[in-house]
Amino acid sequence: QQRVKGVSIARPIVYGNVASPLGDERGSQPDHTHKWTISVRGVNNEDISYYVKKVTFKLHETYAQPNRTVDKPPFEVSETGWGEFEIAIKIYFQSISGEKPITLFHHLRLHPLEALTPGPAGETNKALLNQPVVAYHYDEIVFNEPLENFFHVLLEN
Ligand code: SLL
Repeated sequence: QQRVKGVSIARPIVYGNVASPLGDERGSQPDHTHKWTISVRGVNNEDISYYVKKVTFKLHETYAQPNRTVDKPPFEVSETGWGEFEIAIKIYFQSISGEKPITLFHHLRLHPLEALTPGPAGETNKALLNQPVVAYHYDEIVFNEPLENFFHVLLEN
């Protein structure tokens, strides 16, 4: 199949996590202090499944099942835990694209950065520690010289 020469198509993508302290909701695993959700999304929640087939999230090995596969939107994993760690996010594209998967990395954030930075008197802001965290990256996926059929799929969506 032919590639469309000299053409690059970019699609915006948002990935990262939200997290909030569990407080009184702490349940069967009392060492778990936070709940969090890691996700891959389109901008303005645009459905990306016309070009994304599935996403795998590789969590820290302290999780019983660290490899999570999500094969339909929303491409996200929600969990509880106690620590921050790096998550490898592998995005597989629809077969029609002929594209290889790409891997993005996100450092799961549970704590607001401001809460970790001591104030002028060396004090920590305890109130901030209990605030939810939002840590998203905006990026774009670029398809260089896409296959012709895939090019049409991209333009139709
Ligand atoms: C740390 N390097 O020490 C990091 C590792 C791992 C966090 C954090 C597991 C939860 C569970 C969990 O929260 N792991 O027990 O399933 O801070």
